[in-house]
Amino acid sequence: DADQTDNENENASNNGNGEEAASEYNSSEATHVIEAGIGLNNQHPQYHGLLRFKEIVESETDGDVYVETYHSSQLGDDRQMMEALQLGSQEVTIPSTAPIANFVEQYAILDFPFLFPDEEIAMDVLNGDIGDQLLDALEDQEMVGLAWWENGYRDLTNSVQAVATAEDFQGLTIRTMENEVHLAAFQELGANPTPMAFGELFTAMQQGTVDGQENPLATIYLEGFYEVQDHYSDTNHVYSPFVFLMSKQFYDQLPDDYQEIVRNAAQEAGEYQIEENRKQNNELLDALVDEGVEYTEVTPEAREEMAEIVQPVNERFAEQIDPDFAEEVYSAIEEAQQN
Ligand code: TF8
Repeated sequence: DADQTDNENENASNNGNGEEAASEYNSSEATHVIEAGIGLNNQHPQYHGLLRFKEIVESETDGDVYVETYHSSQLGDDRQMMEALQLGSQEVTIPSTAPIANFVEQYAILDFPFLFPDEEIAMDVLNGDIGDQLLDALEDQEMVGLAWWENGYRDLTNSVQAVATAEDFQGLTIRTMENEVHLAAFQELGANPTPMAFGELFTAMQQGTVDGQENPLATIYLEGFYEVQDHYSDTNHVYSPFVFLMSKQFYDQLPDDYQEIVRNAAQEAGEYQIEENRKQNNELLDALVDEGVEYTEVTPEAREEMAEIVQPVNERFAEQIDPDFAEEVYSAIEEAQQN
């Protein structure tokens, strides 16, 4: 499998329009080889963004830095790949913030349900002092955060019933990411939350081990969840960022000019990834319905009721994790709203 992926890498790099373009470099001629693994498949903007990173880094170093790309959890789940970065056995991964909270607990604040009013405000806050503080905190965990990418607003799917209001969550077994805020929030809504790595989720839905899951629309559609889920509700209950992570051991041994190249490449590829990801999240609803999934629109009033129900969870975790930092996040959001 790795050989097959290697062959793909020998000849494939995305030229931005989705076609495969030949890559003129290979790992044997490189001084530095970046093994980059992600959880989503090669249809998802998370992978297309990684290919764009590969393209930029290889062309700017004339192949002296080579990037091997692995998708679909081939190198493990988010937590395992972050542990590999800490050990220096893998160089790049791009998880959601939720699993990062297991390494730096302040990340859990970003996953408070209904925290960010919209993507623009979220990106303003993450690309400002709040985001810088969170990226800096990764260094103690042997990781370097190079850029904020975007997973998007998370929505609910399930195979039991239409979910229009908080009441409809009762009794549903929902897979959550391995994150205590997500777990507590779905408990508060009356669901039965089951934390699970992303790579195990499709089988769990196929076998009925879980009734449902929650992810942005692009993931729901591009990972083929319509094959095992009958209902989709645009709950938009959490805005989920991705973070472009690099092993600190690897980053520190790069020459200064290469450190700047990989940092700028992660930023530039991120702008491309966010644009494609937002487009997919905004345009795939009809395609999902065409695959036979029943769409239930969640009204602003129903969403407001969900937010009120889970607010005590946010307050409890803010107190438990870092009340001052939580206040800084709330102020940064209010400031971004003024702009
Ligand atoms: C989840 C996350 C994942 C991403 C990806 C595996 O539901 O949204 O899709 O973290 O890197 O686990």
